[in-house]
Amino acid sequence: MRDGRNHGRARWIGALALVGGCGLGNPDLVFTADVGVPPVDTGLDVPTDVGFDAGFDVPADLPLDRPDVPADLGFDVPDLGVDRPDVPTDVGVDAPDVGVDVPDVGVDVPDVPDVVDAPDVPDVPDVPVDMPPVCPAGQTLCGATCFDLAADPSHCGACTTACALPNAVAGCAAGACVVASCTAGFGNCDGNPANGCETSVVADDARCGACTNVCGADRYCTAGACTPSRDCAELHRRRPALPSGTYSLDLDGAGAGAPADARCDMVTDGGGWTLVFDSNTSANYDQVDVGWSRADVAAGLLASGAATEALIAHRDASFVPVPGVSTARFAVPAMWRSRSPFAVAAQDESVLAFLSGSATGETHRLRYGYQNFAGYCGSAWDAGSSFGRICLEGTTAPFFTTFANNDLDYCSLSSLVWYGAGNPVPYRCGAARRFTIYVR
Ligand SMILES: [Ca+2]
Ligand SMILES: [Ca+2]
Repeated sequence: MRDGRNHGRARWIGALALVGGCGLGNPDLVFTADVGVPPVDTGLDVPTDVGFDAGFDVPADLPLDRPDVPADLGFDVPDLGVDRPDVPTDVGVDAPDVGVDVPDVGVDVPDVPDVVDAPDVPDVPDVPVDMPPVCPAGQTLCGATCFDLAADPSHCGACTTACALPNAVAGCAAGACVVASCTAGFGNCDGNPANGCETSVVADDARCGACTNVCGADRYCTAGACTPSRDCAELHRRRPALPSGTYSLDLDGAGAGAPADARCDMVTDGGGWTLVFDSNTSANYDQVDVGWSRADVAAGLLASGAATEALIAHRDASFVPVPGVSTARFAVPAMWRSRSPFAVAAQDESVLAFLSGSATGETHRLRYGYQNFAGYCGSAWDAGSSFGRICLEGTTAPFFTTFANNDLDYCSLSSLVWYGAGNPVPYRCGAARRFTIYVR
């Protein structure tokens, strides 16, 4: 708020300044100023008219007064609650030894009296110490024990090398692990000791029981041993490519009998046949008890029941079926398991026969025994004398006769008279025309 008193004081101060700055400093200058200020009683005798005119109006209101600053601003400065932290005086840092010796300042330090007697140090007892053994020549100390690193498989080449080889008992030779022996059924066939005995020799025909043991043609490897087949049928199953011929067979299987050579037909009617009777073993049978040519085959395959089929055929010197004569396959007659068909007086039985490998069976009468007969397969038995025949009635299967008579034996056809036909007689039994029985 501006009142009249302040207004008048301001005008006065302005006039005084003009006088001091211009008029008093230079008395030659005369100037007048009409400041137009009404007289105000200030208690001082101030001429209202200083006699000069400055030629300009001083503004009546100059904001020259400093505004009053209230002492009390009306608010309190809040306590910010921040205390200045105490600064520790001891920062815990020791001054390093700067390595500067304090010079001798010439003050003698008095001797410190020796007030402490050093205690007696007790005697140290003797500690027993084992001296390491001195290893014999050729041995090396490993820990506390001497070993021959050249030959010890547990310390082979180095104290910490223990030989361990797959499927093998390891040995050590010249400081290197070697195969000392193989676990049963394995072989070190590659000669590399690192992989031990790497090859199974249990069932490999070329490495049977040992890396270099090759089984023979009629042997197969089982349980690490080259083993013969029980019969031609088993051999034929295992070695289908084997031709007909003579092979070593274990005819009694698990029995004590040693393997024996036997003749196999690997071709006729599926193959796998084992010869049990061959008429050529005798040029002329003349008896009522002709037995099997191969008693061992009969015992091993017939008496045992191992064989179930029989095959009759006329064969040449190479045991190849003779052309023009049917082969006949049928189930083994029960009688044949205990005796040969030639040691039976007279036996007729109906069989389902498969002729010359036919897949279709035919039922025919099988006739066999040492009795006499009128001349044909269909002729009745004559118990009054012995002659002997075996034939399959109504077929061209083999007809074998005269084995119980001193006349020469004949190998004709079941469809013909016992001596066959023609002159000279073409059906006499011999090496090139033999009556055979095979079983399987
Ligand atoms: Ca090996
Ligand atoms: Ca005879």
